[in-house]
Amino acid sequence: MRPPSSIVVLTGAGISAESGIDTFRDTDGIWSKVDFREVATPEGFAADPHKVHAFYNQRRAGLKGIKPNAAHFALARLEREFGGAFLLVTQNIDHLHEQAGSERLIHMHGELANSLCGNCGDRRLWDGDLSTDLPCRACGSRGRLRPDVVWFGEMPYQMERIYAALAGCDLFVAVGTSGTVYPAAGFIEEARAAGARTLELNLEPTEGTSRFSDAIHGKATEIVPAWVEKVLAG
Ligand code: BV8
Repeated sequence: MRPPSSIVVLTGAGISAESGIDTFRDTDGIWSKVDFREVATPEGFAADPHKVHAFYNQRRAGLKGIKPNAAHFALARLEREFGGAFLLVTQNIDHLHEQAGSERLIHMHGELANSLCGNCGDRRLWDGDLSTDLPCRACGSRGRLRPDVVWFGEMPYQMERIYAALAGCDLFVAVGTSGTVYPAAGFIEEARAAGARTLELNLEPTEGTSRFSDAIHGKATEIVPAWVEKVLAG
């Protein structure tokens, strides 16, 4: 089979699981402990901003000391050594891909390390807790700071750039995602429409496995480095 010339990789919470970050929908996952409507929607934030800040402050604090794993490093190696077009799109809001060296990277659901001002749109690195009584460092307004995270019902970031990459790719790879949340879950159809081959790399088959032309199941720290080695070997 001809080697790929343009790869788009989509990652989800499963790629960070072996680094110690909870996934969402596995047993004991994040959504089994809290109702996403209360903490990951604009309505939830309007109803109880303290609860939402506490939810994200706890997750931000939970990132301290967390390190990228072999799967993150393998994707950064693929970006460096693969001669063709490459784009990594992550649904994750942790910074493990950057810490592993990935550069051509889009955080379509935002970044936990950033604050966003609901008044002026200012976004910046914010490593402490966020709360309702903090003033925005750009416009000074109080009570408008939120995590720079895309909630349900909000438009994910850089969708034009993502769809353009999908339209031009000949290989789409989904790593560690249950394929439950749209529009990310629809990327495979965009890639297939572009004539791309599609590969699922996941711990176990997902509901969407049959939509992929190929699938490899196992732990990300094992199957992702092995797959990257194979792609780079040509
Ligand atoms: C929007 C916030 C509209 C950040 C998240 C059709 C089209 C468009 C929208 C919709 C649609 N149908 C429904 C919708 C609405 C909704 C949606 O998709 N709902 C679902 C529940 C049906 N989508 C939206 O609201 C999106 N916005 O559509 O806006 C719009 C239009 C115009 C103008 C304005 C607006 C916004 C979606 C983003 C929501 N934000 N998170 C945060 O708090 O983190 S989503 C949340 O789910 C996370 O971002 C997460 O990344 C994402 C997906 O979850 P996964 O990453 O896949 O994680 P999961 O736990 O599910 O799976 C883990 C996988 O890893 C498993 O497969 C497991 O087997 C595997 N695994 C585990 N361990 C390992 C492993 N694999 C390998 N190795 C291991 N060791």
